[in-house]
Amino acid sequence: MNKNAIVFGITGQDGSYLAELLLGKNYNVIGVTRRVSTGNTGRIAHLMDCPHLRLVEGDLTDYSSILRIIEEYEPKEVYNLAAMSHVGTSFDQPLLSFDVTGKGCLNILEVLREHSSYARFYQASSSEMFGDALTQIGGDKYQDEKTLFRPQSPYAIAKLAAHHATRLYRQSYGLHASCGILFNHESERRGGRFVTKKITKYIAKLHHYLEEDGDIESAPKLHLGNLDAKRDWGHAEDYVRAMWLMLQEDVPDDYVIATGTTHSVRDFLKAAFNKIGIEEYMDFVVQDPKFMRPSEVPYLKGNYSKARVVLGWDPKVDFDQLVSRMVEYDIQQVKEQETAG
Ligand code: NAP
Ligand code: F7E
Repeated sequence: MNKNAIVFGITGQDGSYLAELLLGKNYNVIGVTRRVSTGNTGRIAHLMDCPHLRLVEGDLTDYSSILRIIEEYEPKEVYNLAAMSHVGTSFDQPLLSFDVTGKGCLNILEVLREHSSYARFYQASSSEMFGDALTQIGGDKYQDEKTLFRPQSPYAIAKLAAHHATRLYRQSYGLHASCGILFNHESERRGGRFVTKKITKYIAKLHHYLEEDGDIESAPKLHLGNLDAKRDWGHAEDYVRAMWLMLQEDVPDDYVIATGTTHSVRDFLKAAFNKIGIEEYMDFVVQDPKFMRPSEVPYLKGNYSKARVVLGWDPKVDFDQLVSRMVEYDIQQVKEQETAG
């Protein structure tokens, strides 16, 4: 019989890739969606006809909906990918961020402890929890499972609360609960307000504008915040594979998932503008205080040795391939919109 897996956050970037992976492995996937006034299922539209996918309504802040869904479907695996995941927004909505991203995880853990202690649980922890902390060995600076946590945003504090709660429920109640400490991962399906997608969408529009003989001087500008922050960027398709691998282990544990490389926002800009043949990218960029954060995470580079050794996991998509895929996809999207419109 097919295993039931519940995915909280199925409509998000990672949720859509994880649903594809689980359906490909013959799971019955129960995706939890929020009721919203406009559609939020665009990323999983291509999966809607699959007989092994079922969408049910629920909200991470509503214990009763989580209880009902878990009792009804008796899952073997539960993935918590739901969160208010935008770090910048968490400064404007700190309480909501904590309710969803922190307490929401605790709601699931409590249901599992009381009603479904056999289910395996994955918690989407984040490299943001490290904040400005790092481990330095010689000239090498990185974060791994032993690096201390010094969160720098309401989002990161909420994620750290969820991370510790997951560890505590594993140790205290014997739950099979694992955390993936995932570094930034992007894709063609990345939300439009994260910096990579903001850049690639802009480039696709600029490319079209220039192809239509638009005047370079009058081209609309790209407004960004801090260009010096460094991130370890991978592709979401690789990262959901790691989530699944964690739940196949007999012993639950926490793992850093990253590429082991780091690039600044400037590096991303340079690589992405290069794809359309522009070298002087700063001619198109305006640094705008509106996009600066009250507190920043300056440097992230993950050491994923533990995941490589224990899970046999390695990323397949490198930085340059990631940038190419995102730029090419967005250029294609603009073309299709122009043809349709
Ligand atoms: P995402 O695209 O923003 O997706 C977030 C998902 O959470 C969406 O499905 C969203 O539903 C859902 N959600 C939000 N509030 C909810 C609530 N109150 N109840 C139920 N569902 C709710 O995020 P992502 O990039 O896929 O990331 C997946 C998870 O990994 C998140 O927890 C994120 O914080 C974490 N993470 C991400 C990264 C990264 O670089 N992508 C790195 C480390 C950790 P709607 O579609 O209705 O908004
Ligand atoms: O910012 C800088 C910004 O919002 C990356 C989430 O998935 O990864 C993500 O969080 C960097 C930061 O991602 C703009 O200040 C400059 O230094 O794309 P981002 P993030 O904050 O790293 C972690 C691991 C998660 O867990 C999160 O859920 O880019 N930056 N200018 C900008 N960022 C944005 N969004 N917009 C700008 O205009």
